[in-house]
Amino acid sequence: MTEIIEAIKKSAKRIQKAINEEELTYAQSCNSSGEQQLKLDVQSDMIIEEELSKIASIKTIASEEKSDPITINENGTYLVGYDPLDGSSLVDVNLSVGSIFGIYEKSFDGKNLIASAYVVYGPRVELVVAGVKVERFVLQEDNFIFMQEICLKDKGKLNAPGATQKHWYPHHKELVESLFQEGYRLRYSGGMVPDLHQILCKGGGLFSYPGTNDKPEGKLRRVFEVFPFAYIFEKAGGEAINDKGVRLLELECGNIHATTPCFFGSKYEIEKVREFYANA
Ligand code: P6P
Repeated sequence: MTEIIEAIKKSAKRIQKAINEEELTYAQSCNSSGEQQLKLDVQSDMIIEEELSKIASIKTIASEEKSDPITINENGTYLVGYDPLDGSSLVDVNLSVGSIFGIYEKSFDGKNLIASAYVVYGPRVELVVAGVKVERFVLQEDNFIFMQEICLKDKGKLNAPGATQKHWYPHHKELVESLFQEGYRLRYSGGMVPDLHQILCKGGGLFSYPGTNDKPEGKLRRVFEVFPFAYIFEKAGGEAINDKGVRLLELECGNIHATTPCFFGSKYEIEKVREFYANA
């Protein structure tokens, strides 16, 4: 497992360099979700695949940027699902983006996630790793230096409501509004990694990416984005559920690119979600 985290650190440094140097044009290709790829998407994916492929304990890797998983070592133990550069379209307006990693055993189902990590490429490069605890590191010169253990309070102050408001279900709109009425602050950049990192580092709140009338299953991918963050939020003392109130980590992977409505937050805010979704 340590060698996987070291590979993530190496990838992060190479991707940061690519972000600073790569031209921000589109490649000729699209990913499996039909989204046109930036050259940076393709390059970040290549970097991570290269670094993970050196590790004998990894059996399979699956990238959000590729249609199918790749077996790299038949005798390996771990399966790694990753989103190489989440929110990459924000790079050209100089907003923070990130890489997300889920480390699984046996299958890509939520219950088989055993560790996760993410990297934030912002004013600083930071790495958060969740095994038993959630630990935050900052890149200084060429080393990731430990900053703190991340623990969520039972109630926060930040509200990060995703998806197109025009397509929100009425009960979701009421949930979001109720938090604002309680004085929560709007904190939403459109980048899942920095938006969730902010809630984690500021002690709590709610990030929601609901099902909507145009996308009932939401937008965020289970294996590459949702399960890794659900693991982190639970280990940090929060909760992570879907629109039925089910723990996200109890969901199966389904298709490798399957999505799910998702809510990540402190206990108080997740209770609010259950309340407003109870009779939906
Ligand atoms: P919306 C970025 O494209 C992304 O996949 C996540 O990083 C982010 O949380 C979400 O989409 C933003 O989507 O529909 O709110 O713009």
